[in-house]
Amino acid sequence: MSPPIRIAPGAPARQPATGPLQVRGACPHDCPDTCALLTTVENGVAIKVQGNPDHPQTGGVLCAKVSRYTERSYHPERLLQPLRRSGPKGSGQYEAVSWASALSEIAARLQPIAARNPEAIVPYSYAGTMGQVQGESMAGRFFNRLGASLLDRTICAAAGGEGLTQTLGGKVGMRVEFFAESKLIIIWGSNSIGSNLHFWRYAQQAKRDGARLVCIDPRRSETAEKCHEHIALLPGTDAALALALMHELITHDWLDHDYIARHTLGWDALRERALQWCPERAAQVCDVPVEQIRALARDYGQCLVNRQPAAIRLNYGMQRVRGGGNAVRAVACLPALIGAWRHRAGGMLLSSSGQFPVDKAALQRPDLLAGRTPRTLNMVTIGDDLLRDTSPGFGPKIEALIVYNSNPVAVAPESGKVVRGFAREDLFTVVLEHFQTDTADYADFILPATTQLEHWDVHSAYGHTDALLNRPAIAPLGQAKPNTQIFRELAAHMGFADACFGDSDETLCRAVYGDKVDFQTLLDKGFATLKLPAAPFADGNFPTASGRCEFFSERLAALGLDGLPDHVPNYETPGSSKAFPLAMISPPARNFLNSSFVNVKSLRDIEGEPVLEIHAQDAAARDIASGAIVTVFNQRGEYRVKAVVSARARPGVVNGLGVWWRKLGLDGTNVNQLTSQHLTDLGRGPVFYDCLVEVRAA
Ligand SMILES: Nc1nc2c(c(=O)[nH]1)N[C@H]1C(S)=C(S)[C@@H](COP(=O)(O)OP(=O)(O)OC[C@H]3O[C@@H](n4cnc5c(=O)[nH]c(N)nc54)[C@H](O)[C@@H]3O)O[C@H]1N2
Ligand SMILES: Nc1nc2c(c(=O)[nH]1)N[C@H]1C(S)=C(S)[C@@H](COP(=O)(O)OP(=O)(O)OC[C@H]3O[C@@H](n4cnc5c(=O)[nH]c(N)nc54)[C@H](O)[C@@H]3O)O[C@H]1N2
Ligand SMILES: [Mo]
Repeated sequence: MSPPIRIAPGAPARQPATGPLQVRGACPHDCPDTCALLTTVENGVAIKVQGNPDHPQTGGVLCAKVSRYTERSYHPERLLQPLRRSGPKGSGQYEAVSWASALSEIAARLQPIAARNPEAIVPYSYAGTMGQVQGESMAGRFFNRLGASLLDRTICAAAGGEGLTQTLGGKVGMRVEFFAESKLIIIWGSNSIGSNLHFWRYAQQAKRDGARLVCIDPRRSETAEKCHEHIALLPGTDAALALALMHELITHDWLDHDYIARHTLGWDALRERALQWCPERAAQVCDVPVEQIRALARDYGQCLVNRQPAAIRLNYGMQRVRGGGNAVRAVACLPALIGAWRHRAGGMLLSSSGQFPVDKAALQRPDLLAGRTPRTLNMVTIGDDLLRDTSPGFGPKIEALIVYNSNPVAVAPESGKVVRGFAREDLFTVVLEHFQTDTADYADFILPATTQLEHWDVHSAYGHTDALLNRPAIAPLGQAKPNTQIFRELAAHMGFADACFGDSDETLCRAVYGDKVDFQTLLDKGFATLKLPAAPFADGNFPTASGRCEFFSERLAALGLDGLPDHVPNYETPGSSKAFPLAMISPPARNFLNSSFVNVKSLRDIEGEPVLEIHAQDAAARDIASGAIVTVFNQRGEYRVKAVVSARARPGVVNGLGVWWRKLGLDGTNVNQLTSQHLTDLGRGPVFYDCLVEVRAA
């Protein structure tokens, strides 16, 4: 009989010598589900990572990727010691060095730059871990103390976040568990089965109880094919669809006049705008049958008539186009029109992250800037910015880059330019990583970071409303150190004596929410549910300036922008170019997490190779057979992939599933060779899915 499994009371230091032990943790990945983990540890080795069955949102179930987390952590290619470049930039040749020499050499390179102008030093990070502590806490303190450039972390959610904030007042919405009680669920710009599996479980429960599921997505995704209805619109046309739905609600008087009068702002103006969008006009813009639009409006309107909850699950896929901010604004107006917010199972959810009381100032200590106001660079345009010289509008040329929790050479748009920038011989680059990624190949120093199994952290979620604690399950592998510790030691080498650089990770964990979330509950259970009303906007109380759902935004109008949501056409509108007649979107591959896990062989084997899904009609017109290697190209570059002739692609749109490591692709590039550095209408976000291409047999 195997010994009983016990829940670990503390860090691995308290681990007994024998017998399996289970340590509670949190999945670190950039995913709405933020699962609670249980790691089984035997003799100091993590042998299994499972979902914590006690955590309702996780329900003991993990996705295929994270159930392989031990394979990733003990990967033979894990970086286990500091490395110094020994070959030309980009060659990937390195020699091992001690931590002491790595840190003192890095400090010696940064100090003279900082003495001239610290803004020439740039941090580059995103959500390799979503942890509040291994994210921007000690790192934020370090860069603030240095006076380095600030980074606008826009690469994912900026347009949608801004659209939501202008309309509802913040990243707020329905509680995800109540989708289980909805009667109509519109899954809008989300492949939930691939990227939000734990929401999908609630949607399935609702479906069994008679709910109707509608998916709005150019791609016939795994999710779309399991819904009752799939509206395969052209990329970047969601606002047109939302306005036409409003048009139908108005002309049929499927409106909650009482809710609109009491809890919204700008109704007359929105009404006038929506009346310009008859379903026929939207059907043409979206390239979908007009009857689909009418039917969806009818289903939505009937929820008002029958007093049934209608819910929208929006994801970030639909905001990666020029008009992404406006599209989210338009969709965010819909629930108020039918008073869907009155029900706890009605309304919408794009992100719940604004509901977490994170004390960013305590973590990042902006007071260390001491009155300085460094410039802010946008992470989306790192390609252009690395190639810029000192200039009045820009400030100093970038001389040093410190990358952590991100793989920009693979994930940032227009990678031809990103690579040229990283390849600059006069650029000093430090990369904190688990693996020698495409980005690490260009580093002067690579510093080995711990994985989630090896460090402390606290996690907010963006797809549910539970805070999670991650305890280390095992000791750091090799010489790896947590990001926090690396920045602590780098601070010491730079001569920063401020007391805050002495804070331990446990102190930082406690500082994340201060007294707003009970830390003892996190220690005892591993998670704590935020205390929030079940139906947050049943009586208005939106966190906007007016307290209402703002159809019209005075703030946007004051900036000279449209105060109302509208359809803003793509920069690269489908059908507008003879040379590049196909629109390309590049949504996530199910078995990767952005560019993470691409190097985990068992997962890469499932994905096979980089793939371009193409509709039979478009393939036939180009003499492309399924399985053939093709070249996808536009004015920015080209890359090679395997064409898969598939009903997942609609006519005129190809799907280049992302985000492969360039060096593991067919010719050392990936899909971002083709994407542009244009920015969205709101939030200055990226437009990965606003991209015209042509395809030819290779
Ligand atoms: N397995 C897996 N899970 C992930 C990720 C991953 O890479 N892999 N990424 C994580 C990250 S970083 C994020 S931000 C989240 C959310 O990540 P998202 O990128 O939002 O991921 P998806 O849920 O796949 O939703 C994108 C969907 O939007 C569709 N789409 C593309 N253009 C349009 C459009 O113009 N309109 C509409 N209506 N739909 C469009 C795509 O076809 C796709 O099915 O998921 C996270 N979860
Ligand atoms: N074409 C196209 N491009 C896209 C997208 C798309 O849909 N299409 N999606 C975009 C989106 S939504 C996002 S969010 C971005 C994501 O871009 P990134 O946030 O850069 O995400 P990843 O590619 O997963 O890279 C994260 C890296 O962080 C490392 N890492 C993880 N944990 C730690 C840690 O504790 N310490 C350190 N030092 N490193 C760690 C991982 O090993 C990994 O290499 O990509 C964007 N790029
Ligand atoms: Mo993202």
